Amino acid sequence: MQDKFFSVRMRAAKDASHEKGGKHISGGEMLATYENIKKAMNTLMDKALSHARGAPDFMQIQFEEVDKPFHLLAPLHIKTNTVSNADEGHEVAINLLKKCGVPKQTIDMAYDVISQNDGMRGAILIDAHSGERVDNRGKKGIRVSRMDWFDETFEKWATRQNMPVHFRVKEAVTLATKVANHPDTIAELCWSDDPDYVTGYVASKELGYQRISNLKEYGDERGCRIFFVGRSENIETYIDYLEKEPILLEWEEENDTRIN
Ligand code: PML
Ligand code: MG
Repeated sequence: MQDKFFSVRMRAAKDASHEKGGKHISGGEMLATYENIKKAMNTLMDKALSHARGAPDFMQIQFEEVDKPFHLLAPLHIKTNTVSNADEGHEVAINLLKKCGVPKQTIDMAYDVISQNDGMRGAILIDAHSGERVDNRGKKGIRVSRMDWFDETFEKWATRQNMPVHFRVKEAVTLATKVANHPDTIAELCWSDDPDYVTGYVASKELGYQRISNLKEYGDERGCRIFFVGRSENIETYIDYLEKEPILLEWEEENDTRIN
């Protein structure tokens, strides 16, 4: 029997709530046992109150019991691509997306969608074959939820992988692992909307979490999160997995095999 788990979520905005057109500042997801709900809420509150995108004047933190058993997933393998500027970073990203099977035409269409959708708070879903956006969620996008990686194993893993032992990395690898483990995901492309963070990634089940050291200029508040979907006829089931299926990451050194 698993313990009861609670999904704890936060979103924060500035100059009004998201619904009233405010600027998105921060969002966050955690899973917690009943005893850890307060700690999770504090972690998420701190994340939003000291944010490089600005001081929020709207924040919502909520928790709810997760009514399904969670699945355990091993984190994606990590590979770091060091580049000297954002243009080089995008070249690497485009090549990786092509390797995953995303046609060049779709990649071009995705970059157009990114430039037209500044200030998104969730992910955009794009049909890998047609290049069309398929999520119908406007500025809100799709928020991947109900996932976490408990600190103890994350910290061991990060130290072993020479990755920063940082909440940001934990969140990004957790999300990328959940997304990549759905068979309809062809690839993900992401970089942060935080002005002080320029590292991003392309991820897929086969290529792993391919960090790219620079995908934008410092000071730029435009971020990106796109999931390239292989089959969009089951898009509602796919969205349901992203939003509802509880996932916990686990990692054991002995079972780890590296690809790089
Ligand atoms: C984000 O901050 O919104 C995404 C960060 C992606 C890259 C994290 C990393 O691997 O350093
Ligand atoms: Mg951000």
